[in-house]
Amino acid sequence: MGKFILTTLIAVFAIGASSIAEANLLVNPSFETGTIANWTVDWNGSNIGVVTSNPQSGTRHARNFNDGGRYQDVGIVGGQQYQLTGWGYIPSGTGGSVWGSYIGLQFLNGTGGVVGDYQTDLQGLTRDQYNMVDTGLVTASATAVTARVRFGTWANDPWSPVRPTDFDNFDLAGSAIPEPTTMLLLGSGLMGILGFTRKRKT
Ligand SMILES: [Ca+2]
Repeated sequence: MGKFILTTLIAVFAIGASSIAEANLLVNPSFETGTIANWTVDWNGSNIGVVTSNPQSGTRHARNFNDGGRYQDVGIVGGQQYQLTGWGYIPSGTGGSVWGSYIGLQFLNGTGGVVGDYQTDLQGLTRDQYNMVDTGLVTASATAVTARVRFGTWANDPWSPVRPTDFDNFDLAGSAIPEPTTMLLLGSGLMGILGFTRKRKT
């Protein structure tokens, strides 16, 4: 019977944990598919490909050979909290003057309007290594229906960016606030266990 209680406990906590630490909402987040699939062209997207020379982890990563950007849209719930992390690598070098690489998270409303914008520019970070960008938990506007994860490198004619720039391992996680239904399940599960153990003692 002890095994039954343990199994029930594990099941109850598994239900709770699944909403507390939500899985990565992005598809093809670390480019291990070997393609740029699911990342839409933002601008000059054909300059970005997937290669194996400098992954942050795994065996593949996205490489921006010159200037361009891509993004991925994910359906979200307004008013909930989200957190984006991602990695970017900028080489040292003297090429480029007015240029920049970025990793960003935007919230869009139903008509595509930007209702939240969290962007990190990478050019001030240490060169020749991967740096992690982390938005921290940010609350989507009540009108937001889409999260847009963006990365890229821009140039400003006649200057070209220092290149190539590399990107890898994006992670968009959902709210850390458990939903009421989960709390109800968690509560009733614990009540059941308490009731079961009390009955055994008598
Ligand atoms: Ca990777």
